[in-house]
Amino acid sequence: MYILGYPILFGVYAALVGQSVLAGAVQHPSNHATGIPMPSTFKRYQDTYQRNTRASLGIKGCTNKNIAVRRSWDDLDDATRTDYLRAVNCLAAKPPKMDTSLAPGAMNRLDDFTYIHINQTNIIHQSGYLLPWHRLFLWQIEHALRDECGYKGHLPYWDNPRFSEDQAQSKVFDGSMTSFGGNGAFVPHGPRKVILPGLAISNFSLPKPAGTGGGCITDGPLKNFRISLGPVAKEVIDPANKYGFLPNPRCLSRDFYNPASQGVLNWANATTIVASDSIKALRNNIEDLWHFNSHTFVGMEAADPFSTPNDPVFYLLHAQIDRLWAIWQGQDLKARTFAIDGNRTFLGLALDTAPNLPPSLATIDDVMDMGLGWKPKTKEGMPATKGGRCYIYE
Ligand SMILES: [Cu+2]
Repeated sequence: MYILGYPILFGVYAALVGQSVLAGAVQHPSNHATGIPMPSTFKRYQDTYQRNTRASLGIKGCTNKNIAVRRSWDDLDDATRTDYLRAVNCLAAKPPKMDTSLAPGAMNRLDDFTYIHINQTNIIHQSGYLLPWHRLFLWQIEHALRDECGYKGHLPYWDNPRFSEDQAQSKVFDGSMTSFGGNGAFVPHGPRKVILPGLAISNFSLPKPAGTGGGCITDGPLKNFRISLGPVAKEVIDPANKYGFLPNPRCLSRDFYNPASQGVLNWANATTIVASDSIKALRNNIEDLWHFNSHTFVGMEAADPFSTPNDPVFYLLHAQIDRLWAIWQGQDLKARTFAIDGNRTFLGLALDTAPNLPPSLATIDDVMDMGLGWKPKTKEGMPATKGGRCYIYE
């Protein structure tokens, strides 16, 4: 079954410029002066979020002194970018911690993350858990990078609107040795339709438009990156390997699809998202305007809803989504921190493991599965400055 509405459903720079203008003589480094500047309307929301967040901090626990700052990849210096990518390759060289009998294809520490994401996909997308689950997921990878591989910085985000009209110009994708590599090599291909396994509704499918790549990435420090789990969403699902848990060693491929970014992942839509007047509007705007489109733009591995963390840029993509949520929450921390909307499964659909389960609404006391035995309540994944989390976006 092909649901037409699905694709649309799934769907800082100005601060620096502002400072340098205010400071008069201070020139920002040239690597900051890139991309489409943040408009003042968006900046007002970001400023309010930062002010309210900092004002909410106490003198113990998460404080103004120890709060981590998550920055745009384009604003990091080369040394931090190099160190981040080194740490990604470091996790890829470490053994998994999970019980690999659950997924024999899990080859390394990054696969612990890809596995649990595959395992939870039909619960944590198009549902009430999207935002809190991914917030904790990002926090886990940030700590793995720092604690297990010595990364000194914090989780960066892909600031899509700066290069909405040509993402290949961004330092995320410019192909340099401090990028995630660029597009995949061009391999002639047409659009496809892939099936999402696990939903009780048979053959729920997702259109995959044909982009300008399709093959392995050819540059950057992830050029020789190997992945093994997935793909999961395929034109034909193999019942013997339904979730892609068997070993499938291959390169990292991408398929940039510009129509998902141009005029879409831009400041106007980012502003619409942070200006949402309810959690329902916020969630719909994030899904319809941003989430699906940012995965679709990158394409191939990143566009598989299940095994998408196979592309390490996934974590930066979701940090931007986490940031938009944080900015929205930060307009009114009291009323919005624990606001939740959405069902307990993907679009409220029954799962094939529980075909008669009626749709029900997610609550903040529901337990989420983060993998490796961590099962926090949903509300633990909602504040960015409490319960072990302590970060702010710039
Ligand atoms: Cu996800």
